[in-house]
Amino acid sequence: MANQGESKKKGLSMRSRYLVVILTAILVLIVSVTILYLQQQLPALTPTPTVEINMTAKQFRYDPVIIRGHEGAEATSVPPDGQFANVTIKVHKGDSVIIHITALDVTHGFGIQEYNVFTSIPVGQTVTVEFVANQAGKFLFYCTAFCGTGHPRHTGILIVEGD
Ligand SMILES: [Cu+2]
Repeated sequence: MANQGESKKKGLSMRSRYLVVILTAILVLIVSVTILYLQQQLPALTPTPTVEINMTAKQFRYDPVIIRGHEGAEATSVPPDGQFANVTIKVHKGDSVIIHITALDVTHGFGIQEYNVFTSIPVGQTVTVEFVANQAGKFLFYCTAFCGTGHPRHTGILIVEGD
C-alpha cells in the first residue's frame, strides 16, 4: 500500500514535471514568435526622423534654429544682402519637418509651392507648419504676406538631400 502511494506520488510529480516542460516549451515558442513578428514590424515601428525648427520672421529675413533634429540637418542664416535669400534649411528626404514661425514686427507669411505649404503669421503670433520632405531638391520658401518694401526678398531655400 505504502509502495503504491509512493509510486502514485512519483507519478504525479513526473506528470507535473512533464507539464512544466511543456508549458516552458510553449512559452519559449510564444516569445520566439513574438520576437520574430516584432522584428518584421520594426521598420514600421521606427519613428520617422523629425527636424523641428523655431524660426522668427521679421523685415525682411527668417532666422531658424534647429531644436530637434539629426546629424545632417542644418539651418543657417546670414544678414540679407538685398539680393539673395538669407537663410538655408537643410533636411534629409523622408524627414518629418516641423517649423514654428513667429512674426516679430509685422504680419509675415511662409510658403513652399512644391510642398503645398502656405500660411500667414499675424504679428506677435507663432504658427506651426508641418510636412514630410518627400521630394529631394532645392525649394524656395517665401513670405506670403506683403510685409513691406523688402517683401520680395523675404525668402529662403529648403534643401532636401536624398534621391
Ligand atoms: Cu515677410
